[in-house]
Amino acid sequence: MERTLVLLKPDAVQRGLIGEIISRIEKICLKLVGVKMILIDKELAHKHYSAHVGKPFFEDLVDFITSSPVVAMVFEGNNAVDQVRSVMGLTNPLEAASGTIRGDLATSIEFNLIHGSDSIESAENEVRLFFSVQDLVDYSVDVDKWIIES
Ligand code: 3AN
Repeated sequence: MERTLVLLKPDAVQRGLIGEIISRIEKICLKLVGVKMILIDKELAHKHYSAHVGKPFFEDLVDFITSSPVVAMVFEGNNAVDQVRSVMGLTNPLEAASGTIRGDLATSIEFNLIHGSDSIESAENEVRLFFSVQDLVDYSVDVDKWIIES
């Protein structure tokens, strides 16, 4: 089953939006299989954002993601990566559709509340970066028969 990494960034935690954002993801029937609140250190931030090294916003991005706790989560389900990207909305909240997390709640491209893996390959790497195998829980829910086509 496909898994994806979600980070609720420092602005989501500070603004009291943890519950609201998790609720939106739960409503698209993805299953939470791992969750923890952490303070990301510089080393982890550099690894996580390695694709952005050298970009003009890189240092600000690292400062921001290490500035206050984040909630790291793993969601599982059919097309989990694309489903989360779709409910997140585009990177720039001004371009994100209404009804998406960023379109409705984010304030700027820097403070855009949420990270979601952008491909199955990145998801596998990012889940490994933030979680050990023992941190993830394997369980079934009774409504799965209404959600997952067999
Ligand atoms: P997304 O989070 O939508 O996958 P990415 O991977 O392109 O977007 O960018 C990672 C993060 O870097 C974004 N969430 C945003 O916080 C920041 N970022 C991206 N582009 C810019 C930019 N032009 N100016 C400032 N910050 C940016």
